[in-house]
Amino acid sequence: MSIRSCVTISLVNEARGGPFVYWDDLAGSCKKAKGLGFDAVEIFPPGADAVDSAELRKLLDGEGLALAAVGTGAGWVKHKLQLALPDANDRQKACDFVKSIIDFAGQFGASAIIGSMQGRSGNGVDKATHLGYLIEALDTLGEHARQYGVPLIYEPLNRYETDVANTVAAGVELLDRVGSKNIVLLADLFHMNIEESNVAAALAQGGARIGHIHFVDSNRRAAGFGHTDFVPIVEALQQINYDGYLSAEAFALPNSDAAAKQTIEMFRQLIK
Ligand code: LER
Ligand code: MN
Repeated sequence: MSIRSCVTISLVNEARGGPFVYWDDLAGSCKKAKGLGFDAVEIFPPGADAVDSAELRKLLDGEGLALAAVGTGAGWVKHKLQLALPDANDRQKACDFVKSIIDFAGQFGASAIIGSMQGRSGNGVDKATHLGYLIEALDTLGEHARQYGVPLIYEPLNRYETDVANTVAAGVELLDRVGSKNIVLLADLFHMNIEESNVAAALAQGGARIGHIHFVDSNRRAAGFGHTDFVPIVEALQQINYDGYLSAEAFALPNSDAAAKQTIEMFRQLIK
């Protein structure tokens, strides 16, 4: 395997203005992704039943694209669920929401991503309790993903979005406390630009724990539209033998087509 290219498609109305390259039109976006030469797409759906599996299969096979991963953040932005809520019923609902996305993605050999569903402490749950609930949920969900032969993906986020884990090192520390060993880290270069003292060094340190990358510039625009130096980042990825996706989770600025084109051009410059 080698490092492969991927681009995000959001189907979530409530996430409008968020960092996704393509929006709304799944079939049209897959066609455009293929036209530019992307290897895969990452989908951010409103729920597991929002996309018909047979139709998606036809679409992916028709375009020769892989499904890299599926986001679970709609559980938060649409339903205000997260995995460490004070009420046990609500936690169960959040867990079931993520399980349904794991089941959907699993049919395609793809992983589900836990980002905003990790929540943050406060609102009646202190930090230790929050972590306890989250660790329990990650254990269940990591094992749930195992039946599909894929890991669950956990994403550290910057301090303005969570107080659970803000860096790759904190992500490793958290996963070390989870029983399931079927969980990998998502390194989002935007969050890392805010939180890490050295992005390349943090990736090198993360090593084999890193299973997915959100490929994006310092300002959350497409790679090359900000001030991140991607050369040492890619060197670090090669050093750790990273063989997953560089998935463009970036603002559709100046528009989707330009962000996608910029991303694939940058990818081709960096990955020979
Ligand atoms: C959120 O900031 C993010 O990076 C997403 O990938 C996870 O919800
Ligand atoms: Mn991300």
